[in-house]
Amino acid sequence: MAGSQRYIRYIVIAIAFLGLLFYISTSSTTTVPGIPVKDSASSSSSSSSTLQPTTPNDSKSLPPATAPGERMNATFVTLARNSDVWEIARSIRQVEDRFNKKYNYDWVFLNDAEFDDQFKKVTSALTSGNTKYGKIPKEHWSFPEWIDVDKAAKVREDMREKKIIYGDSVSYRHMCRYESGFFFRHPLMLDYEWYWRVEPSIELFCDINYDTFKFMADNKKKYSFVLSLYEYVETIPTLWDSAKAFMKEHPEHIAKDNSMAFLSDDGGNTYNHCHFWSNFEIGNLNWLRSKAYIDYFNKLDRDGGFFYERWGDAPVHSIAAAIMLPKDEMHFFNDIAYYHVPFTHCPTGEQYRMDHKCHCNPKDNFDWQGYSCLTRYFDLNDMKKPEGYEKEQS
Ligand SMILES: Nc1nc2c(ncn2[C@@H]2O[C@H](COP(=O)(O)OP(=O)(O)OP(=O)(O)O)[C@@H](O)[C@H]2O)c(=O)[nH]1
Ligand SMILES: *[C@@H]1O[C@H](CO)[C@@H](O)[C@H](O)[C@H]1NC(C)=O
Ligand SMILES: *[C@@H]1O[C@H](CO)[C@@H](O)[C@H](O)[C@H]1NC(C)=O
Ligand SMILES: [Mg+2]
Repeated sequence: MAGSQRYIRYIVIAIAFLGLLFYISTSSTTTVPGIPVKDSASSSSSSSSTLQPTTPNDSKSLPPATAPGERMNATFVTLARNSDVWEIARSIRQVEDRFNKKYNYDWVFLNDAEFDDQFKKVTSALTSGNTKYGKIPKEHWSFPEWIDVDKAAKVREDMREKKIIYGDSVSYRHMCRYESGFFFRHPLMLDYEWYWRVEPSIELFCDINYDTFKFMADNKKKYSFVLSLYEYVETIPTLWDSAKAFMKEHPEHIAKDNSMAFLSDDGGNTYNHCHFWSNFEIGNLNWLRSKAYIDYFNKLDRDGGFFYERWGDAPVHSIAAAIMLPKDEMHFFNDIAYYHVPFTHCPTGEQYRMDHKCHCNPKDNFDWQGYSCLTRYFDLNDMKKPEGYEKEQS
């Protein structure tokens, strides 16, 4: 008897509760019964008299919404698949927030397939400049006729067994070859002189309050980087042989005051595997379209290592820049704080990070760690390492 009474009591309570919920959900006013509403006028006036003054904002005023001055002949460029849409959305948001909302540069998207409506809709909504969407011609994303496809398939099988990252992938190889030799020749890219490459899921950690493209032009720079490291040797066993053969065939393309010391510790005989990480690049498209660079790319392409090995566009671009550009045409963008899995460039020096509203953890900075090649670059260019770098070496 007592048990069933309790049971009925539960039901009554439940019905009452449901009724209350129904009342709340259908109520057109924003007040909730039983919850006292603050008088907004009186609460703000009473609290303002007791509040501590806020931190002064004089030195922290935000940069202008739109930077004054002329714009350079420049674009962002992204190679992506439709399935990369949410990862590239994150990158775009960061690039816009930290830089491009003030400059409104265009953004070119390239794909070996047709971009779908969702990709176009999401990316064009996020960008402040014009967006352009290009399909890559088949000849730039397939095996050239001199490649033995059976031999290439055997290599992929071997690399799969050795668990070399992307070692068994055909599309990754097309991607690396495309970024090495073709993106700058896409019809949409012919309209521009400067590019900034952006990949999916990158981060920018500090405000960039000047026009990086104009910086490149004013300082006669052609190629730039933020992270540098050693390449995975198994992916490029004969790349240096091809590069050396190119240098022999085309001594006219080799710059006098070059950065060979970044690539080689024995004057060019062997490669130390240092390269600039090409998922970030700001560079000059006319340099990539020059006879020197095209001769170089054609030589490598003929040698077949994009398919018989797994040559990455990073060492390919890096070798080109280091041997064919005088070293003062290269630039290390210390002030572009950047992440691409798994490495971070976070500028050394607290004052800089505060002044530029950086949100990276200085402990994550890769610059001075053992696997980074930045020290070589600094030494070669007689650059002084920033104060406090020793503390970031572990
Ligand atoms: N259209 C297209 N883009 C690709 C393809 N494979 C890679 N990409 C793009 O090429 C760039 C490099 O590819 P990633 O997969 O980022 O290669 P990664 O940077 O070496 O490796 P993780 O970023 O660590 O995966 C990115 O912008 C990709 O979106 C492909 O098959 N088709
Ligand atoms: C805060 O910044 C704004 C905009 O720059 C300025 O108008 C205002 O005077 C500043 N306030 C203080 C307390 O510095
Ligand atoms: C931008 O650069 C490209 C490549 O050099 C050139 O063809 C084009 O005419 C330039 N556009 C403008 C507006 O200067
Ligand atoms: Mg990537």
